[in-house]
Amino acid sequence: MPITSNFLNACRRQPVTHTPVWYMRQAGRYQPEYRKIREKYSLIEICQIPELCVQVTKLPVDQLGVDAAILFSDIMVPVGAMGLAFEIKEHVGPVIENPIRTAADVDRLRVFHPEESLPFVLESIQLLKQNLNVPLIGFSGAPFTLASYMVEGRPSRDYVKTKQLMWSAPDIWRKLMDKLADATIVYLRAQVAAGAAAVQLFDSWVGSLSKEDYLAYVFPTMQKIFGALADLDVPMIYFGKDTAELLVDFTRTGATVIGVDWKIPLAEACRRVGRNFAVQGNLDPVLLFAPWDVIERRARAIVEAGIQHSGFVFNLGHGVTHHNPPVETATLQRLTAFVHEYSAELLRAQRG
Ligand code: 1CP
Repeated sequence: MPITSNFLNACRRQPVTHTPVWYMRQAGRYQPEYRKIREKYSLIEICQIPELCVQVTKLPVDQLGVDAAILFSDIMVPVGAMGLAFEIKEHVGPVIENPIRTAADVDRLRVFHPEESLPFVLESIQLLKQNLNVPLIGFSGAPFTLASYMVEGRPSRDYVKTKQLMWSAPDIWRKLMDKLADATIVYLRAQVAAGAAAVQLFDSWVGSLSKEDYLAYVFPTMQKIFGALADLDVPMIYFGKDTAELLVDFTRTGATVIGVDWKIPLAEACRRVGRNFAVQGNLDPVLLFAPWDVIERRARAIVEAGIQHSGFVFNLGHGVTHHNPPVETATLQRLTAFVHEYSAELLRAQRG
């Protein structure tokens, strides 16, 4: 890793020479090389075989010129280590055979030891640390988003079973959130000890909650997690989709970088988040299918707004979409180069 990193500097609200860029799901199905590896190996096998994990994690760094790598894994990997069997089903996503419904189900979940249960994750991180010239982001699913799969048993549109459990059995819910918080804390601490330079909590589906429910049923858990990680002194990114109305609450969790989806103008997101937190986002991932002049216009506006904020990381508003025909690698390459060049130009002008 270089001594100074624009990505880490931006997260810490320190000066940068250009706006750093990385993309959620920058490794995945849109890449022909990834699809080729997936012909032979399942997603989980790629996560479990360090040499493959390293290869897949590095691929977008080498191809796109992004300023950070994100460990190739899935938010479900630690769920398996907690004792809940799952499968990633083609065209569906994570599916759990015996979803969590009762207090006994929650009691059976194990807060695992990452060194014992997920040694391959830590080995991959150690190898990546030696092989990358950009910082590595470690990650975990956040408790609400993990619980949504654990309770529903599969991807869901409206999270009826999850919310029912939350409202009708708050004691069970609190126990579940608490266990997931403990597991997340040990998992992320182990990732940082192994070499992750920053961490991101993916709370992809928490935006399905009202503000009232977020504050009552999720917020204390997030405060617990970020509070327990603060001494690690690494940037802690908190991302959720459809969370414009929760951004102010996110700043009170202890996270240091706030991830923003594309539905809110970036300038407004920065205003809500305030100057004490870095911001990450927020190009609509579907724009990657638009003509280049449209992409450039939108990216330009995001860079102009982001540069006004102290601490800005360019990203999409959610992961690179799986679609056929896929997003072209060349589009992401061109976007990365554009953000780098245009932001460097603006920063030079700003410095006079
Ligand atoms: O088999 C495959 O190749 C299927 C697609 C796929 C991929 C590429 C899945 C199944 N997981 C992953 C890798 C992955 N998942 C990464 C690493 C890649 C990177 O970012 O470069 C990460 C960070 C995740 C995290 C993840 N998994 C999230 C949070 C981020 C997000 O997109 O919101 C979630 C919600 C999952 C669950 C999941 N895993 C896979 C799918 C298709 C899904 C989503 C299903 C749903 O809609 O609920």
